[in-house]
Amino acid sequence: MSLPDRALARLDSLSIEVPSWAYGNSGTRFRVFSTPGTPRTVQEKIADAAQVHAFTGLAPSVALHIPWDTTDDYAALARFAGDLGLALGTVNSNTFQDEAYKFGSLASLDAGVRRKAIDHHFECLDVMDATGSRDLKIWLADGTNYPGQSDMRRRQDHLAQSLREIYDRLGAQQRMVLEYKFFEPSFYHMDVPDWGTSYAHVSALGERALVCLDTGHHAPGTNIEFIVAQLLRLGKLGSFDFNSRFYADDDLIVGAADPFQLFRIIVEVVRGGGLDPAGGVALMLDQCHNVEDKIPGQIRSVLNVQEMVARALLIDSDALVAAQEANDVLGANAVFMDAFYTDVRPMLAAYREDRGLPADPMAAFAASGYLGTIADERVGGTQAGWGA
Ligand code: LRH
Ligand code: MN
Ligand code: MN
Repeated sequence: MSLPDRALARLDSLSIEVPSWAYGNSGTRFRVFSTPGTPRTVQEKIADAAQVHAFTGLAPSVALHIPWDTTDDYAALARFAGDLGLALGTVNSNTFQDEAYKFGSLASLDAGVRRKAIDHHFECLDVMDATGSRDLKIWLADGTNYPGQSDMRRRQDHLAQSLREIYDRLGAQQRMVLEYKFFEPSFYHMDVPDWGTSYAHVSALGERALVCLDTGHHAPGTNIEFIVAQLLRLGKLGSFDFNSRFYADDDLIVGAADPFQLFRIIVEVVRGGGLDPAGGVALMLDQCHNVEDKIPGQIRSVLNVQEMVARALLIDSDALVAAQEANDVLGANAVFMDAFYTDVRPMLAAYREDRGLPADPMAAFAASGYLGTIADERVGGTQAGWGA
């Protein structure tokens, strides 16, 4: 069996953005384990990301996190990335590691703290101007731990005002995506806990403000594909942060914990036009590799997304629609499951070879010796990303 023609064009245009922080050491609050060859600079993170793209053809851009990826010349960094065949993508702001933000940032009750947080986002926009990035991604750690600790409602008003100031500074080609998360680091309430809150804020701002859906940021059992369908229907899904989770915000390899959930999500992405290049949905990874090697972890991740896209494209849509319209419950479910259970790996191996890529990118990367080379060269690596 080979992939149907209609699937080929879609697969050819599939691109998945990788996060710079995936290449640095990460861990839990108990221990951050180190990996030989850890990047010491943002340039080394980008060089590692280039490997993912070289072996898969799937990951042509890298997201930055500011200030983790601070450098004195962002235009030069974009040229550096370009020379390696990559673009610099989404710029992530960071208002969660500065002492000043202990009680919030854009939603804080303190006007001085809000000013500092807004100014940080202006700096991120300056970075985007230099790199040519389209998207500013905002995720806020803002929230409270105890009932009565703060004024939840007033904080929403402050947040709306802060976001307005940032939105009004966007360039004509730039967008803002607002990411939500139901808990952590705050455990009683988060100021942007769910897609509805994010949607309310971005809708008030304008058409270049959109929602970012991180697959690890929902309560267990949430029907994430329904949220995907709804946001696409409303024209407000801007981007994904893909990862998988067993318990909390585990940031594990996408598709590792629940491949069927990833399939269901991708089905709705395809159905809602989210894979169309003009659709404007950025597919990103947001993962941390605590114990596994980082570059193979990223290669595995983009391949997992590609496999689920291929399976979703195998759905016999005519048969599915016919079964749905006839209220053939089990028939419709069978059409859906047939696609999910199809092993697309041999088809994708052939597809890659046709495009001059290795049939098995994991094996080809392992054979390349790159991990040994960076382990020898990058002695004295400091942690990049988290905690940097
Ligand atoms: C928050 C989050 C957000 C951050 C990233 C490092 O949990 O998902 O996207 O920017 O982790
Ligand atoms: Mn995220
Ligand atoms: Mn997260």
